[in-house]
Amino acid sequence: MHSYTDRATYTTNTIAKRLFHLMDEKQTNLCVSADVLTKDELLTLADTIGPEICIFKTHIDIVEDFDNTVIIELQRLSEKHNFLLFEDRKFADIGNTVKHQYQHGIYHIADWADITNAHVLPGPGIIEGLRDVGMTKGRGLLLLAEMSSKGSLATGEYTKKTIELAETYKDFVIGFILQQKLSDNPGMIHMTPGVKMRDIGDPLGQQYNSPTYVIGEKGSDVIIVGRGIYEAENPVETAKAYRKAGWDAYLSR
Ligand code: 5BU
Repeated sequence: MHSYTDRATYTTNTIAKRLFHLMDEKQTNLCVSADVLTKDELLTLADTIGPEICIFKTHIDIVEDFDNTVIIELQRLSEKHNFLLFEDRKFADIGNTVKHQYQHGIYHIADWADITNAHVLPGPGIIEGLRDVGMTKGRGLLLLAEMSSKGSLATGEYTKKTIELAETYKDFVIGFILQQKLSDNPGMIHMTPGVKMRDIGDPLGQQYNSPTYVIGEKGSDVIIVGRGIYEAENPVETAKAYRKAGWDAYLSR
């Protein structure tokens, strides 16, 4: 089994290399999913949880009082605490449209998000469109190969094709969102949402597994934790516990 650091040599993408090194140096494979609705909550979470994480994942379009200072502050905090920014945008349109959605509009995602993600439902054109914008800015893309929610249609042949498609664009595609390790390419990063230590799901179809199961048994690389951390009574202590569980599972596999 390769260490994260060893795996950096199997990719040419600068963000993927940085992430692999960062995880071993900082000793964390925890990505926090900051699905909060105000600028204050978002930035407080980034500053307090920052020391524990390798990636800060946003849904920037749910922030009610969004303005450009959110981005400036997020970038400052990502440098202060050494984590990457991941906008969980889940692009899903034709190449020409996603190019604009990635680069323009209010959020200018390509200008600040080290990582974003896309469904490959439309075919390879979506990757090519995002790549046109993202490569020159040194960004990385994750493909949605599987989802954590009940009844997800991203299974079987669709998932398999997604994994194959990544190889064609491995200068820009850095890995996948999925529920288990599915690629044999050590340069591809596997990230898994639907992680919580206590609950098994929510009323809207989310399904949860533990950090130990996801990293230790399913062979994923990064755990993505949202409500498990930001809704906890003590988010910082809880983040430390998720971080330890994820890291111990990595060390012992
Ligand atoms: P939670 O609070 O830990 O359930 O939040 C999970 C986050 O991960 C949330 O931002 C989702 O949009 C995201 N997610 C997911 O839950 N499941 C998936 O398959 C994918 C993303 Br892809």
